[in-house]
Amino acid sequence: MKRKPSLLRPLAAAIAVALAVIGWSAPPAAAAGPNLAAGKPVTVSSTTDVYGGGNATDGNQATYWESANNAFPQWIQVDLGSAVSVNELVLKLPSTWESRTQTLTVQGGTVNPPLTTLSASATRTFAPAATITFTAATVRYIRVTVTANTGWPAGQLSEFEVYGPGSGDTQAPTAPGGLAYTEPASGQIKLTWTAATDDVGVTGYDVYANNTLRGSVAGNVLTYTDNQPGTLTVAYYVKARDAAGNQSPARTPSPAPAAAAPAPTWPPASRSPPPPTCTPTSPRTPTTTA
Ligand SMILES: [Ca+2]
Ligand SMILES: [Ca+2]
Repeated sequence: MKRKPSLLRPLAAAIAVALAVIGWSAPPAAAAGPNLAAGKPVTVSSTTDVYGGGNATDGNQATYWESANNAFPQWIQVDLGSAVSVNELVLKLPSTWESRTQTLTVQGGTVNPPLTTLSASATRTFAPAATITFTAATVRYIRVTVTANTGWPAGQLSEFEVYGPGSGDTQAPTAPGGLAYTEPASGQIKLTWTAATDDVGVTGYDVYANNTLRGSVAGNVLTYTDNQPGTLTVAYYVKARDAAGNQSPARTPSPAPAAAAPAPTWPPASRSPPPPTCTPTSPRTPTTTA
């Protein structure tokens, strides 16, 4: 009986026709941006019959994924193709189905594994869609894990829609260019770079020292002054960011693209101590203390 059409179906159809005639459209249930999961590849823990995972990103609410039955937990995952900022899911079931709840967790990550929890396990009502919002996170992979379903003992989704923050901006800036440095004072390194570009706008730059975020500046600032002991050798790179949280690639020093300046290191090579070596010249002799 799970796929039995609701008795309300004719009425629903009539309403849909009426709305179409007067040109009304439902307000977007999600943020202003496009559905980032549309047409994207899907992987699933299991399927039943012909109800494969690809049905969840085909844009057709009537086609659905159904997991193996009586085998919770079950999951479905979308690969967005690149890391983008997301903060909302709209999960749908066919519009003719009776309302039901599914208990589910949302996870995401820029790589997989690991995935981190974006929305903790909760019982969601599908009537026939469920909207789940969460703190914006930059992810490429996003997974829904289902542990219960009051309508049928399986995970079921007919559309898996993913949205980002209101700007709808999903394109990362270009990497900043021309990264260089000067030494304005002892123990100081002043980095400069040229502006990145973005389809909407660069709102900030993040400066990393030895692969750790060192500081951030606004999108109209193209310099950062760091203080480091002169005895340290520090490798820097800078990434650009837009308002939606999309982050550019880093300018990495090796292999340096022909047109790009290599990332500077501090102190200059002429002042760098020789690399440490650890080659004992004779067998180690244990030492003892009194
Ligand atoms: Ca579908
Ligand atoms: Ca952008």
